[in-house]
Amino acid sequence: MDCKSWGSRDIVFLCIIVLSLIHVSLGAKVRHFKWEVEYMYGAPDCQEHVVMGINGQFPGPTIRAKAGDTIVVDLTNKLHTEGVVIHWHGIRQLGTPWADGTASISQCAINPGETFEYRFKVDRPGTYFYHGHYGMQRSAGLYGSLIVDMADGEKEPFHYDAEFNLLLSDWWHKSVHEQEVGLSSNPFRWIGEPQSLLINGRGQYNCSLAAKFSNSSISQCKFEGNEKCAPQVLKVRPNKTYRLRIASTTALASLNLAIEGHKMVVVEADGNHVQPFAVNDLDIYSGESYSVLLKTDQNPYKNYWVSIGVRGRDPKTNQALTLLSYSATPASKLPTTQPPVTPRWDDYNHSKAFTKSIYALMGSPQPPKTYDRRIILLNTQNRLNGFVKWAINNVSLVLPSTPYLGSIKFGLNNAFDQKTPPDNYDSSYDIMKPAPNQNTTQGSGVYTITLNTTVDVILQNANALAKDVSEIHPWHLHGHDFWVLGYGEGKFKNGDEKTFNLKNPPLRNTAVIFPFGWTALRFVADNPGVWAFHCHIEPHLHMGMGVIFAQDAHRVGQIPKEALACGLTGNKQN
Ligand SMILES: *[C@@H]1O[C@H](CO)[C@@H](O)[C@H](O)[C@H]1NC(C)=O
Ligand SMILES: *[C@@H]1O[C@H](CO)[C@@H](O)[C@H](O)[C@H]1NC(C)=O
Ligand SMILES: *[C@@H]1O[C@H](CO)[C@@H](O)[C@H](O)[C@H]1NC(C)=O
Ligand SMILES: *[C@@H]1O[C@H](CO)[C@@H](O)[C@H](O)[C@H]1NC(C)=O
Ligand SMILES: *[C@@H]1O[C@H](CO)[C@@H](O)[C@H](O)[C@H]1NC(C)=O
Ligand SMILES: *[C@@H]1O[C@H](CO)[C@@H](O)[C@H](O)[C@H]1NC(C)=O
Ligand SMILES: *[C@@H]1O[C@H](CO)[C@@H](O)[C@H](O)[C@H]1NC(C)=O
Ligand SMILES: [Cu+2]
Repeated sequence: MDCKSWGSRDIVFLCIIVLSLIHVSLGAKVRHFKWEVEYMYGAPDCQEHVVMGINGQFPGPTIRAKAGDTIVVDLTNKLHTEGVVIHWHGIRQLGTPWADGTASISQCAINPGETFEYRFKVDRPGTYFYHGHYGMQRSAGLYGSLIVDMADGEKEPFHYDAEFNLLLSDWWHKSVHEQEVGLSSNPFRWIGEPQSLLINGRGQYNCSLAAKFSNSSISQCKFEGNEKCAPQVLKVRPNKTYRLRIASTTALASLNLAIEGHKMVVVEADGNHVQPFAVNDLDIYSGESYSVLLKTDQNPYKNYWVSIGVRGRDPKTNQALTLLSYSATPASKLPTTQPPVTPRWDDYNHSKAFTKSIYALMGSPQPPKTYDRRIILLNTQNRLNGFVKWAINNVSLVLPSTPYLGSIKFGLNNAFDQKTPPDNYDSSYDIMKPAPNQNTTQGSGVYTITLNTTVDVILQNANALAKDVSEIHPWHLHGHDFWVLGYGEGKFKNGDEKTFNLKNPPLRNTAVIFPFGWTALRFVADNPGVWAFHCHIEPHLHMGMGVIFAQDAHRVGQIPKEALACGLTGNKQN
């Protein structure tokens, strides 16, 4: 409808009011939040430590919105001596690249005492979360849930009666500052395995220990029930369907979740609907989210364990436990059975079988049939003057002091390395062996991606520094979803694209590479900005495991000046 064609000025005015009322009645809202980030005392696993909190809460407050809403977060930094930013994980930031919340990439870190306004649209329903993206602040506890419901009048393609939200994380007793120093020291000091796994910020150190040896672990913790670290019991009624929203913001751990006696039907992955499939247990890597449906169709005169364990690394961390408690049974009544044992940590076949069962729901967007550019990224562990690093095509990422978004927009060529990192690696490199020459280079160069092109990324895993070791890395892309076209063993070679699934590959924002294997992704570069693509394991990113995709950043307009108030862009005006 065009108001101008209505003639008289008053009528045009009336017409505009009517149209905007119609727009408002469609339900899209602006949701305002005022947040203060600070360090505070907490006891995530019943032992007191310093955690990062928002408005005095750990984890941070859950944001709940509807598709089409605009979220406005006024984030005030109440840390005394450190900057801060928050990344909205899984939100594509279409047209708002400066709100992506990545320090040195989309914005300057917010200084102590300052406030930054994040304003962005949540255009698509799904299970998301937010977290710190400066240094290793995510490991320090800066995270929370972001749930986007269907817009009014729209329905999910599945039914459920009620839902639970499970935000999973891992927790160390050593401070993040100490962890960072260890990772950047020579000799290198690894952070080790987490002391506890947390469900919604709650874990039980030296108490779920008992789970392995006794049948009544939680009772040995002697919870009165009101402790902040006491497990949150999932209280259910019989014969109902529950949606569990499960997201992982772990710093390191790959996880597996199982619910005693109950199957789960996977229906959502990273904010996209998938073809429903039933599982006994579910793998989830850092950066991923899932929704599963659970039917309470078991004996209601009993409670059931919900158990979460570590995958992919020799686990030294106890399972996280809570209960599925039927209304006919007191929540205090513990099962007499052992909690479900998660699959063996190195049973990669089990993980691959799960990952390969994920397909897009019929009717989901399909990938373009061909690509314009293929970038093959070799993941290696290396050394640089004795320091241990992760490198991609022999470049270990270091972030510049001036954020890329501003420096590219204003053509400040001395703000970062102008040398473009390579699109491929030397084909003679043997991915099955440690590098013959362990030395790597370091850089802040970017991959310049032409707008509206289709890009294939082949993530190639390889041997780490130690012989016969290759680790799992969950790679997360900012600003886009990608189609996961396929997985393979060994080195990706010409012809392997024949195995790609172009019919119903899942759309996701995070995908894993298995040891000594490759993973193929395809995305359309349709969002001008500067976007990080990196391993979501916090210490790995800290050690350089990431790349930067710059997409027509010189065209981006209206960058808020607070996002530019550092480094070489400090004096620039839009
Ligand atoms: C674990 O808990 C027991 C009993 O409360 C206590 O005696 C022991 O010192 C604790 N161990 C650690 C490592 O905290
Ligand atoms: C714990 O389980 C063992 C068998 O695994 C059983 O013999 C014992 O009676 C159980 N204890 C309790 C307190 O339920
Ligand atoms: C659940 O449904 C089944 C089958 O419809 C019925 O036999 C059973 O009594 C129901 N249980 C409860 C607790 O309502
Ligand atoms: C995993 O699967 C591969 C290929 O199917 C098979 O060769 C191998 O034996 C399996 N490994 C284990 C530990 O089951
Ligand atoms: C690797 O770098 C170290 C300096 O850290 C140097 O001593 C050594 O010769 C280099 N090795 C090769 C093969 O270039
Ligand atoms: C990586 O870069 C280092 C330093 O320039 C060099 O010594 C090494 O041979 C390179 N490795 C590969 C696999 O290209
Ligand atoms: C990119 O695609 C969009 C949508 O199809 C179109 O509006 C825009 O003009 C294109 N931009 C370029 C540079 O091709
Ligand atoms: Cu990694």
